Amino acid sequence: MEFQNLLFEVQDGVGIISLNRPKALNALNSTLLNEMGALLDDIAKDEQIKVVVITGAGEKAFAAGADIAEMQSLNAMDGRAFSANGMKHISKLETIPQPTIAAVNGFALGGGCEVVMACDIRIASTKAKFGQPEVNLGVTPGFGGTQRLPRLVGPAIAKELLFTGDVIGAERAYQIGLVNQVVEPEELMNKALEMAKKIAAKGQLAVKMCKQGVNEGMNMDLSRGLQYETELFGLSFSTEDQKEGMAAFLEKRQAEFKGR
Ligand code: CO8
Repeated sequence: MEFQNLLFEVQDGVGIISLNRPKALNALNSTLLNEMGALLDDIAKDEQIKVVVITGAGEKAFAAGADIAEMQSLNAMDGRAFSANGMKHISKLETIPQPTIAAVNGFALGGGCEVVMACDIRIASTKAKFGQPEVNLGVTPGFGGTQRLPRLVGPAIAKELLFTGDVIGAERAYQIGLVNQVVEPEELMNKALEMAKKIAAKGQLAVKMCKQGVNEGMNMDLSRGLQYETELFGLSFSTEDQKEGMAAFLEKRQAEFKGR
């Protein structure tokens, strides 16, 4: 697949997506969002890709938001359509079966922060900056910020960030639970790939079921969630990976999972 605004490569079962408009700080225009959506549709069907890492091209930004130049002249109907389209594509980071890791190298503002929050795991460079500055532009977030931010950091801190538009550094993002880890900039991709490869070596069906269990369970009450986990646990016993994983443990050897 050829892309105008993305780079994509696969390394040892890890798909690496780079948002690639560095001159505009990787601002998310419709072309980029549509390309990302199409690529994630393909990745979802590709059993060779076990984990996805997403980052921003260039030194400065993961993505500094939705493209303000493209949005400037939108009317209410167009704005709604722009939001719905971006929301649909960005949500694929959450809904594809494979785990997704954001490697946040710089500004992750507005739509950029919303892409980061749709990922399963977030690793930030010490240079990363996060925020939902939409109120400075007279608009609300439109790619999930009012919904995913409170689910990650709680409503009080989410409201502070949404109402003030404040931009926070990686350390505060870590303290409030917005990111999983903070690492030196030169270590960022190594650490993200290290985690991705660790996950890729596990039983892939079990990893996918864990993702599904958390995602679905977050929308259920505890007793239904626990029932759902029982169903997933039972299902995992229908896999060859379960036979291999338990046999390898008892035979004191490394498991060789096949993802079946
Ligand atoms: N959109 C378009 N272009 C951008 C964006 C953006 N979000 N951010 C930066 N750029 C461009 C700049 O215009 C500039 O272009 P040029 O060189 O042609 O003038 C280039 O990138 C470099 O930017 P700066 O010169 O501003 O770089 P600085 O280092 O001085 O500042 C900042 C970096 C602080 C990140 C600054 O660029 C900035 O504040 N950017 C905007 C941040 C922002 O407000 N983001 C939120 C956007 S709204 C949003 O994401 C809503 C999502 C949901 C949409 C749903 C819609 C309906």
